[in-house]
Amino acid sequence: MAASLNADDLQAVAGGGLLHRRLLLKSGLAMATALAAPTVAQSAGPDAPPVLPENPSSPSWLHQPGKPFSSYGSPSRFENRVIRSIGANRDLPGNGVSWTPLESLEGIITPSSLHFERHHNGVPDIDPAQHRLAIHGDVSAPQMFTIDNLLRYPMRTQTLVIECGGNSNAGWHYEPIQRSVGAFHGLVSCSEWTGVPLAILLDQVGVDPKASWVIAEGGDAAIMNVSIPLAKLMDDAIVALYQNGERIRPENGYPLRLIVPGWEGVVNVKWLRRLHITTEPAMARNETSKYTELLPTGKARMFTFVMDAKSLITSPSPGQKMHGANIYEIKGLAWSGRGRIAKVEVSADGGRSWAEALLQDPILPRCFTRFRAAWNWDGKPAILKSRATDETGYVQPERDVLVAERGRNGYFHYNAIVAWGIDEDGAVRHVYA
Ligand SMILES: Nc1nc2c(c(=O)[nH]1)N[C@H]1C(S)=C(S)[C@@H](COP(=O)(O)O)O[C@H]1N2
Ligand SMILES: [Mo]
Repeated sequence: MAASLNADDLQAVAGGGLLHRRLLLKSGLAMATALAAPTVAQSAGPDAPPVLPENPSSPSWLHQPGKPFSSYGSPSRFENRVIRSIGANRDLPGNGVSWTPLESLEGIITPSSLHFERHHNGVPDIDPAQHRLAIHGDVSAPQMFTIDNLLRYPMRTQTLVIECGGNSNAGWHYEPIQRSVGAFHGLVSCSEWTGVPLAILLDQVGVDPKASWVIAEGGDAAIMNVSIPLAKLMDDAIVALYQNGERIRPENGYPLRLIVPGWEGVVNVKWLRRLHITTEPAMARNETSKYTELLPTGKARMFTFVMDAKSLITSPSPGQKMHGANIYEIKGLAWSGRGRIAKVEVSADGGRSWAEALLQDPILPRCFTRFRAAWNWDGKPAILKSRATDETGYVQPERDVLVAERGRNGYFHYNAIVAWGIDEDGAVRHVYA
């Protein structure tokens, strides 16, 4: 198959057979016939490369009228395994998470129905007509906004990642966890959010110059509150009403949610009902007993808002199976809470050598960036890694470096380089390497 590519194309640029990224741009047709793709292990047939399917003679949908229109669409029934995996607290089913199936998705947008969830006490069923947002405290004109009020303000749209500070926490385990990339790293999703820039509302209530913190409170039965520096909210926060073009899903904060670009999930308060402008943080549960970490130095990290750069190879990934020596497209996602992704490198030899991946447009700040690389796999055991660098020069660390810096009490903010081991039989496992 690889014969349709010339010798230059197949010249490796890094160990283990990584090819130059220009290959993915240049040889459309040649690549289309040369590329192999891993399959989901459970549904994989024998270990043979996929063959061209036969043209089914006469499927029923060629000679029967299709179903009528629907007022709200849903995915094909054949895609019913592309679902969030749920990890709920047995005693309190409203407390827990659901993970986005990152390995099953393409592009950079997470469909709203598959956006990850983190709720402290379930999803409230809020009537927008009865919902209010109060902005008060150190302000000259405290105000109560209805949803109808807010819908009349000028809006801004931004495509942004939201990542839970606890995402990927299994990375701290002593043994590498064996789960799909979504069930390991899927407390991160990317949506297009639209709403009112918070600076406009803060301007209107007249914030006292001595104020420096805002305590944001949600309208769920967790009455979750968190403290956020006022300067950040003035800079780029959005009081969002829309997600991917439609009103926000109940799970993600309907009818109103605070969006704090690039900062950990917990400050993106859902079902937003109150912004208390003040001079001190509240020292609430989610900034003292949680989201605070004891370092080896004996000091604790607190208010670690920014999500550091991270990347993941979504294909091939655990649960998928490679089908023998061939050219494969390695693909994945990278993002940074600090801005744009500048570079993603991929290694096929466990990090000894690296090749630059192709970054797919658009490359937006604090948004998923899709990367791709071509890999001529020789069928021998290999270790795949990806490493993101953002526009501030921050480089995603190796796991041993992160563990040495943070110690063994870590739970939050795990962003180390992830390694997938490929066996000779094509199975993909999570490894520490
Ligand atoms: N009111 C309220 N806001 C909340 C939460 C919550 O339980 N209640 N969970 C927070 C946490 S920890 C995260 S990671 C994100 C999750 O957002 P999502 O469920 O839309 O993915 O919402 C944050 N905002
Ligand atoms: Mo979170």
